[in-house]
Amino acid sequence: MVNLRTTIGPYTFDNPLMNASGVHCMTAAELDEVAASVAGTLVTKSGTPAARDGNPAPRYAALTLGSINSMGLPNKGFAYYLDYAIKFQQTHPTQPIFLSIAGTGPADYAEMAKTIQASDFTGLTEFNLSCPNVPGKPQIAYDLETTEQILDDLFKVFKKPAGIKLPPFFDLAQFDAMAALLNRYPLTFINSINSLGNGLMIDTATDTALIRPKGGFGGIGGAYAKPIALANVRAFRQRLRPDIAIIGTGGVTTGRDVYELILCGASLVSLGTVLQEEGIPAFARLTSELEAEMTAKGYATLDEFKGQLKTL
Ligand code: RRO
Repeated sequence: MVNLRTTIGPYTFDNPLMNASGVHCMTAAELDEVAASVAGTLVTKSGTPAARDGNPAPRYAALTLGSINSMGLPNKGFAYYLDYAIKFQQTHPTQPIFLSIAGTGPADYAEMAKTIQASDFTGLTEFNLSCPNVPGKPQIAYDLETTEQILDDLFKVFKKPAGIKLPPFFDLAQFDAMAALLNRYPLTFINSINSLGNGLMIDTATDTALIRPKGGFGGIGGAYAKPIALANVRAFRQRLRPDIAIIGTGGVTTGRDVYELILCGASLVSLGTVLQEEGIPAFARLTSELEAEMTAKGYATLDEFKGQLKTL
């Protein structure tokens, strides 16, 4: 029998799968469905200080090999998700939960962190520094100075387990610089990667951009993202302090994809496009495919192959 248990810091999860923030996590009802599935944990939609409607529709499109989105941070306000998470802890005392937070400006992060710090929340907080879709706002984590400023301010007030959601990087010098910065902070985890920012897809019948916001530019997820996600998880695993865990996100459509993210060093794996397209049954399908892959390779636990990628 295969055991899928995994850990991040002091938290234990019975299954490495979870939803990716933004998918199936906008409302309490959606979060409840993830919690009731075989997923090991769940994360809320990124919450901002005030509720937001997000960008005009159409703002998501399924593609042959993935998806494009420019949702624009629609959410019910971070207080809604904090309230959900605190109640969730009471009803699910053994199931850790992730709260995702996104600023609409750098100062928002420390402000929301103060509120979470003062609350009864005992789970993990993911600070999203990589939303690609708010018009006029660049992805924060592509700017090292702003990232440093946010993390400095954040960790002055925030002492609970924290992680950050990163965008994809494409150059080894970027991995070196970001990892060197992150290693200075008391991070419990990183989540890598957010969608591939600012892709463009065109409707062949009408020669029109597939989605409305930002002239059709949006974040790309699904199979398109797989090699970039693997490389980012691997590159950060090679550079980060061993006590900073990695949540691998991007490009999962099969159990083999989950296996490969773990091989690159992921402790948890989150599902974005595949969950959006298949719904909650994706968790059970991918769990059994992961178990089959582990059995075929002769592994009984995740620790036996986590981070064990071989190179030539
Ligand atoms: O809401 C979005 O448009 C969005 C966010 Br905050 C994010 O972090 N990643 C993404 O692909 N879409």
